[in-house]
Amino acid sequence: MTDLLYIKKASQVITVSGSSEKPKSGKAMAEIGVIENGSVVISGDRIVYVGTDQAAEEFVNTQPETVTLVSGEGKVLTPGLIDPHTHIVFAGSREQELEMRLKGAKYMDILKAGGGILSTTKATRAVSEEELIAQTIKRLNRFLLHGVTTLEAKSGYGLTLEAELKQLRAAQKLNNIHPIDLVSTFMGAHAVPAEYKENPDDFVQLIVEEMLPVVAQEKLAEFCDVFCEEGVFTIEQSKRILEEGKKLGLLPKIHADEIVSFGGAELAAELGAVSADHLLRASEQGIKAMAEKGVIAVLLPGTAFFLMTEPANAREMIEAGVPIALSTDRNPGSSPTESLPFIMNLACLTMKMTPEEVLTACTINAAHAINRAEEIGSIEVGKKADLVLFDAVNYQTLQYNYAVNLVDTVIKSGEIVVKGGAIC
Ligand code: IZC
Ligand code: ZN
Repeated sequence: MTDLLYIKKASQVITVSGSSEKPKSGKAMAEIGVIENGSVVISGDRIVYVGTDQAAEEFVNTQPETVTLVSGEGKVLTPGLIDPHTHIVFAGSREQELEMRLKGAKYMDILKAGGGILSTTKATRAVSEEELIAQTIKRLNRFLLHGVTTLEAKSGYGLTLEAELKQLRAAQKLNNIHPIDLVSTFMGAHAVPAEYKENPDDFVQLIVEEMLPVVAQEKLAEFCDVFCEEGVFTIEQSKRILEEGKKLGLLPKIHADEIVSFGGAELAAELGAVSADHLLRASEQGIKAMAEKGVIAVLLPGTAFFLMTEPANAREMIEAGVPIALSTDRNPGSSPTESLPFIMNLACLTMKMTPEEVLTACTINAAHAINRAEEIGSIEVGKKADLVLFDAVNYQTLQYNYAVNLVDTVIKSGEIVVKGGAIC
């Protein structure tokens, strides 16, 4: 008989329940389902009870299994945090770009000069799949220590068929060996590689005709993403790639309107993308169109912070009815952080999101942004037991304390993987 794991009497259980079919938008983003002195019981990898501690005791007493107790006293229990936008699989580093940017160079100038994404591409192409896995595991461990139990991982530092496949296979293997679940996105359209500088349409052709079919055939990704931005991929090129991906079963995502207002949000709505990400310069019409089509806005305030620019207008989006998710955007150039809790702080402090909206954005809405909301993103009976106990007596403390890690315990698929703030 499988053991039960009984998380007893957390000062608050944040369930974020009732929204597995549709992401939360507007005022519903503030409904996070707080249970005071609540308990959760897990059997195998599933949640089998959520509610008051008194009823939990009665429930456990009727079960024949042996019970392992985890005290929740003085702690807040939330769903495992979900990061729906990362470029975590890469080699090398780009710390020299900080000084360049401090002296006035822009992120795009560095890319145009052959640095940025292209410098990480060079480093990623040069290493073996094993080395790529070894470098990425360290980052995954730090994500786990910050309460993340599932994250999306994009390719896009290969930019040749072979090197893109290496990145995607590394993500697949990491998904099998690491407690964090990885959900893969093919992003061959991350930058135009030096070899195609003079004829970018030929690179688009290569993506459409050679890369996408293999990625789909080998089931190496669930989503397709494009860096749709002035000087990177045009609206027409992005549309072509995402439409071809869609035909092959890859759901569209878009890096939209990050640096300039470019029509990315409108394109996301037109294609029925699952999400449009960044949106710092999204137009009013673009935001309206996203709300109408239910496209999720994945906002990345850490990137705005690190690039020293104004973040997206989250309040306008919430008022327009666009569902919001939050992410680290973990990458070596514009957001080298593995702390989703710090992104939660930034979402409050720089975008005026409320602590409740932020929790929704990092749990159920993030699950929707990676098409996993039936399985994860809330604490509900039947869902996967991915949970975090924070060393805080109420959820507001999570967003109030900044740049500290309050994660005490992480439970992934019913197993305790972090205890006392350390990996088990
Ligand atoms: O490596 O700079 N914005 N892609 C689009 C990135 C940032 C990642 C990078
Ligand atoms: Zn990105």
